[in-house]
Amino acid sequence: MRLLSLALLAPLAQGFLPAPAAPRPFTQRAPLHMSAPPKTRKAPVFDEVCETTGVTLTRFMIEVAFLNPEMQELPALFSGISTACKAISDMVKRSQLTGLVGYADGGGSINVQGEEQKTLDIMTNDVLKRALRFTGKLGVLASEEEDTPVGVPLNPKDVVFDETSKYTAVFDPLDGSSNVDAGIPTGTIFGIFEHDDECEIAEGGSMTEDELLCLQNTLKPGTDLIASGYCLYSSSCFFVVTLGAGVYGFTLDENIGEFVLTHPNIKVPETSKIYSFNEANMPQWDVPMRETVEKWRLGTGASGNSFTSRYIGSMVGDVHRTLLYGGVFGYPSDKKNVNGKLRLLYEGAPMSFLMEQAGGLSTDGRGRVMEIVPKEVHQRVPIIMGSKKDVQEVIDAYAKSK
Ligand code: FDP
Repeated sequence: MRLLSLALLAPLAQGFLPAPAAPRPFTQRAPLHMSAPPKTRKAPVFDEVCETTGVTLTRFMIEVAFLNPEMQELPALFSGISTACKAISDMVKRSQLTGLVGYADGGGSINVQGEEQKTLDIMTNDVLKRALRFTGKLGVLASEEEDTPVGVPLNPKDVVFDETSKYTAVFDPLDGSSNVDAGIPTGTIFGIFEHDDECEIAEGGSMTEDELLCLQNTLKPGTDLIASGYCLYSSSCFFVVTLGAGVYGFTLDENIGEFVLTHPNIKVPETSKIYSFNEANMPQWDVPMRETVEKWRLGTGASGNSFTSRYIGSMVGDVHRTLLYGGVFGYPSDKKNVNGKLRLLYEGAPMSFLMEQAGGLSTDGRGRVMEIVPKEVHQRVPIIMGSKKDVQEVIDAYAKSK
């Protein structure tokens, strides 16, 4: 396999990637042919084993691959991701003892988005890259901590599974990392797309038009995801995943070192009494958003429920609670952040896929987050997701305000 180095890619990518998104209207939604599932994306079949608590993630994935031959390469990739999650969970848990705290290089290490990187941001990105590289199933990978998508070179000496079809993985290695040193929950978010096998990017020289197109092919809407999930590092380490047919939650049993199915077929309650936003931004929100939350506070919204507020400020923790207890989590557009704060490719789309698969909704106020085609890797998107009826109330408020 030919190699693509990050150093080579960065300047070239700057040349072809569009300039940062303009203020609203900013969304390009997938045309119908892109939102329809491609032929390899038929919803996987599960049998009763996959609905039975106590089944390990390894066994679950073997069953899935057995029942869905087109997914037979996923278990190897999931083995890499879950191993990385175990390593990261341990790293985060022990960080106060091992000194993996604070900012990288004592401060001043800035990622492409201008955010200062924590030591753990860099280390967890590395752990994931190594774990995925050795599965032999990955063509391209995009991460919050990388400037642009990077090729995943295989060392010919590495023992790998046979390399027939490959995937593109997008991930946020340590979401919520600004809180990590205070022991607040953090998480790893991932999304997996099919990668065009014809798409190889050569090392050296300038990129051909075809190669540039290949690279742009990594910018896909959430409707093209074949799997997404997260690991939550908290009281337990959870691994929650969708393959496009429901949402399955596993808990790490540290005694045996395996993720064990504890939450089969998670369904988010249809309505709730919880909202989860950074309320300090409320005066800056769009009017429909502000008015809906005001009503929830007063108990005069569609459900008549008086809402309470729960905001960790760590997306994986807030989404996990929302999936289990119901509620509405979001980071809406505001005057300062017209496109919200959360990143579309590796936060918004994977989490929206999970939320929709659990029976909830995810919107930017005007339409499905899943249908937005990213124009650049680190594009931001406003997000309001959670219990179906409550999120619908927000969508209706935006529709009325047109
Ligand atoms: P963090 O910056 O700590 O990584 O997307 C990043 C994120 O956390 C989300 O996990 C979280 O929901 C959000 O930012 C919190 O933003 P505010 O601090 O502005 O509330």
